[in-house]
Amino acid sequence: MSDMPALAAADPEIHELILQETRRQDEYIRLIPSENYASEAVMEATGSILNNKYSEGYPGRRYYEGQEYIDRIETIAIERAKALFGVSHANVQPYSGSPANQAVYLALVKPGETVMGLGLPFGGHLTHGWGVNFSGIHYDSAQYEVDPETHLVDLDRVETLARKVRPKMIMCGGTAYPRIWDFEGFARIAEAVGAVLVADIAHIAGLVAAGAHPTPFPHASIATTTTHKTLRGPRGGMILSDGTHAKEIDRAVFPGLQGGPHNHTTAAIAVALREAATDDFKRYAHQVVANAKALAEKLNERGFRLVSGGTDNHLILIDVTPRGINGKPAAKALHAAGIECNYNTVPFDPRKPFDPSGIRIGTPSITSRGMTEKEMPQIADWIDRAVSVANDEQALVRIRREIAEFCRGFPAPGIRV
Ligand code: DSN
Repeated sequence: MSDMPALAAADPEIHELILQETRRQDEYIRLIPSENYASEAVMEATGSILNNKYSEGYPGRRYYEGQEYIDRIETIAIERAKALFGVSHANVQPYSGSPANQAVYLALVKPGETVMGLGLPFGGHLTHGWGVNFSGIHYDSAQYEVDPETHLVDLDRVETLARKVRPKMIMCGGTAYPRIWDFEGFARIAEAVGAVLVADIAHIAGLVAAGAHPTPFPHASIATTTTHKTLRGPRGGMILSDGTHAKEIDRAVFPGLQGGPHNHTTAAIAVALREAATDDFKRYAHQVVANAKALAEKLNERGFRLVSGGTDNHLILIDVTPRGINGKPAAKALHAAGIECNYNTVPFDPRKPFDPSGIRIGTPSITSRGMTEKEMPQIADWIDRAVSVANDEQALVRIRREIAEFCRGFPAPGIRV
């Protein structure tokens, strides 16, 4: 990122806060599994003059003039998305993951009809039918849970529920599920009950693109995703599909739900998709998983209780209560020590979401900085120490200094300090 001289002159207050956030992102070990560092190229496209243009409609069918370059940019983004994920239809206009999911509901289900998704407390997402969200308010939502012992999705239970409620649509995928999704198994259930299978791959899109997690296609007919998590693009969303519902999906995004697409984001998505098609990115995505497995192993050795015992993807969910601390104070202590994560419920959590039993961590950001399995014992050690000295401010500050020094050895993409 440049020094932003125009911003410094026009609004020193905001300029200074952005610089401070830049330093924070540089000096912290960032373990929130939905975050990453976008490349400088992605950031340049995001901050470009494409911000200035309105383009309601789709390439070749717009409601505003002056689309000769925008049409080409959006077409390139669409074609790259189709090629990367091996699908015949892509919509790159959703503003993010929730609007992408909302558009799919609008395309496929009428208010009051039945949908099924993984419950939020078990690693699903708000938009998968949770009560306070539009998906639980406007639709008849049936939520499946993970197995109480293994904390894995149990397809027998999913099938029993599906046969009982006969949903129009089944969502799979989640935000705090550390294991592989059996898309083929879900597809068998969806077919048996006549439901459309939708895979929300927001968290794992980069892993899917690189072959580090199985692809939902051709099992699911639709996949939704954000573009800024493991995919490492700008903040945005996409809907990928086998084409069966292409017209309904496009109509649902615009004019059903949104107005003009964010053209600067569309261009940055195109750049990120080009990056994601490289061998470098494939290595990156496999390293994300290798790092998560190595970190999980080291945390296990230090007595942390990992949900499902470990991980197959980029994220680790930890019940920290056996360490004599709850999720929120643990996350706050880690933050004071220079490690960023989020507190999170664990399956069947007896505690409330705002003060739960767990923390959620992941490796996309640290892997973007070039960290490998070699660094994971050290990170596990800092997590262990910070949780042990959670009430000792001075001890936490000492860890933060060590971490800031350590981070200097791993320059973050997109950040020049
Ligand atoms: N907020 C995202 C996450 O952190 O997983 C999901 O929407």
